Amino acid sequence: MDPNETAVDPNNPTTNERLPEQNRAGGIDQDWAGDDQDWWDWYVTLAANDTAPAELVDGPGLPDIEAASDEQVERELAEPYDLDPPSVEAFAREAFVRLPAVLSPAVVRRLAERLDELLRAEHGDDVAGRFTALEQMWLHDDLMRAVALSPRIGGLAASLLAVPGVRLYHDNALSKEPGCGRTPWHHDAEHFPLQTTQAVTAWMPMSAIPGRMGPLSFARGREVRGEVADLEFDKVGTSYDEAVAQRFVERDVAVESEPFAVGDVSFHSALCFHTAGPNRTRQPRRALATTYFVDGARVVDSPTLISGTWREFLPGVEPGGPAISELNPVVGRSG
Ligand SMILES: O=C(O)CCC(=O)C(=O)O
Ligand SMILES: [Fe+2]
Repeated sequence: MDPNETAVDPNNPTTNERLPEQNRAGGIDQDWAGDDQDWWDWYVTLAANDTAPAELVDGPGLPDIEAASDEQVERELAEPYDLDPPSVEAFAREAFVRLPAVLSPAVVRRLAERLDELLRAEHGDDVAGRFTALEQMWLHDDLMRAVALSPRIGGLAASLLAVPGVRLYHDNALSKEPGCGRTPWHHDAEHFPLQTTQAVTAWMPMSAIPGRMGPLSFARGREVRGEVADLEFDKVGTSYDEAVAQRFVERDVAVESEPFAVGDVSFHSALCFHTAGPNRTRQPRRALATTYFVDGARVVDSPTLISGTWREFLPGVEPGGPAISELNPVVGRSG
């Protein structure tokens, strides 16, 4: 899609051509009728963007280093990370934390190269302006399995949530292509159909991500959700995204929007409100994002449109049931 083209017909704000036909009527209390990529194509239409065309500049490129071998990737991802108490406290207070050097530059390089192959195989090269995604890569790719089932990443998830064990919800590749606009403000508790907010996403950039490339940005604080709880979700336009942004300004909610260095990984709780800027570089802004939830959680009674393709991630699990399937192994244990 042309990045300047809007999928919402301004003359008929009740339609959004990116919504599957079956989801156009009614509210958000319904199952998503498309696939995961359809979901992202719809979801980014809900973000407000400047209309002025922006010049694209060169991106930072991949880490300028020889790629790690697959064995080195697996070894690094199996080693525990030395998590310091201030980081655990920061996560508890602010609902997100960024950790340095979770991945070495050589490992980032190897993963980025593989991800490039996977994304090209799925989406081709004609993707300018889009947000292209992949999920459940771990089911058919050894390197991606090493990431999703990583004791290092899963262990960090369990330690930050301060729970004995976490299960995998899903993996994701998030490629914000050159010229793609913002990611709408949201928190992931509304995406995950779980009866718990003890869920966390590790967002692992596949290069450095300077400000112009659209790094993930976070509203500080576990309590922020309460500031915007009265705002109504808008499934066809940008009014929710705009209202959240305005409310944060009115209530002086601090937003952290910093570049990522190679190897930095952020962890955001399901309670954390976050967004990401547009990608104004010629390089795709790529991250692997893996979500884990506390062992013992159950699925909510009524998943919504915003829960996307949740049945794919919890096969055989019905609303209200325990969130356990063969696709949700226990990955991380704290301590
Ligand atoms: O990568 C993005 O722009 C958004 C990612 C996101 O919302 C998430 O990982 O929870
Ligand atoms: Fe999110």
